[in-house]
Amino acid sequence: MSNSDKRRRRILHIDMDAFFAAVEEKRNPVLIGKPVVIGGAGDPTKRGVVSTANYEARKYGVHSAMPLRTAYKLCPQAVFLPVDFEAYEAASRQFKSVLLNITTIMEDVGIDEAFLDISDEPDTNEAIVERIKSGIYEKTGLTCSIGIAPNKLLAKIASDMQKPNGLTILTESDIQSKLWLMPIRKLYGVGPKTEEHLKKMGIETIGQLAALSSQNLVRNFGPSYGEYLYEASRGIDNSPLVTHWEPKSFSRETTFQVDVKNWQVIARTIAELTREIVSDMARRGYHARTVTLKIRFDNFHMITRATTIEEYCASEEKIRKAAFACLKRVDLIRKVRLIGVRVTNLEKVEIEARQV
Ligand code: TTP
Ligand code: MG
Repeated sequence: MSNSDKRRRRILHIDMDAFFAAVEEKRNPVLIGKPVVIGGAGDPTKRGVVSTANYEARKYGVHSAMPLRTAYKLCPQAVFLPVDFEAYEAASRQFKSVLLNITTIMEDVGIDEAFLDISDEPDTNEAIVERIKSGIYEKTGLTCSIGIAPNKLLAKIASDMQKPNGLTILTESDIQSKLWLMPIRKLYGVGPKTEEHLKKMGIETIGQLAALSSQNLVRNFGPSYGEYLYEASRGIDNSPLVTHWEPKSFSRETTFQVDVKNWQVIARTIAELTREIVSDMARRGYHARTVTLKIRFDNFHMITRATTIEEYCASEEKIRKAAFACLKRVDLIRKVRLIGVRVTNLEKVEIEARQV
């Protein structure tokens, strides 16, 4: 990517407003205007934490991750509701379908947020935002906040600057005048520990962080995180959007033409399935730790056995041995109809490591 391309990047970040609470209010408008707290089983006398609270409840100090009991003490008159993931997932799919109508260069970050790369769209920022906001409102009745900036880092900060139903556009010239005035905690990647560390160094704002030398940051935070803080505090972020889904598992299975009792055939089949899985893993660049063997008997009874390897690996031999360890724990008293092997507990292999 040339420098001029980088300058022209237009990245949009969208984050839904009080998402779970907004979905609940939409389907039960009686809730509108009342404080609403969503979490656990919806019973504030029981264990559980707040998933989210609507803006009315937030006025009482209720926030995500707080114990429900604390939320009840702060705001006993709130309506407490259980988490209904299916409803939120459905609304999530609906608003993301509106985004995909704008461009397919979308990074799905979570249930209520996403990035879009709108660099090549002919429309203005405002026109795109209008299409997104009205499209989402028509489909779901929900509102969102949007940030647009030259990169993901700044776009995410921007979407949080005016909530709810906001639009914030940040350009490079806002780095000094806006980003540098913000508290360090607003910088993506700065959690409570780093915040404490930086405060001990006398650093409270992103601007003060940007005044530190990279050597100083590397000394305090190590080479990779130190360099990250150096660049991020300057609003620099060249990371691309990740538009493809990361797999959660690789699996293969075979149904025999004729049910099998012969151990040799079963073992050979497991070895073949493992070889195919290992080749899939290599192509996508993954290591795995857990191997699960699935066997369906001729009476359709199915069993699974899993083995977790000590370290992540992509070695055909180790994964095959783990699958055989599973097989040893199966009582092969009946004929086998189907065999499946699955690896889970995946880790993406670093590109440098893959080139070796
Ligand atoms: P957020 O976008 O962080 O919060 P929000 O959408 O409720 O409110 P805001 O208007 O400030 O964006 O998270 C999105 C959803 O994810 C939220 O509705 C509930 C869920 N969630 C949890 O379950 N636990 C948590 O700790 C957080 C932060 C969110
Ligand atoms: Mg949100």
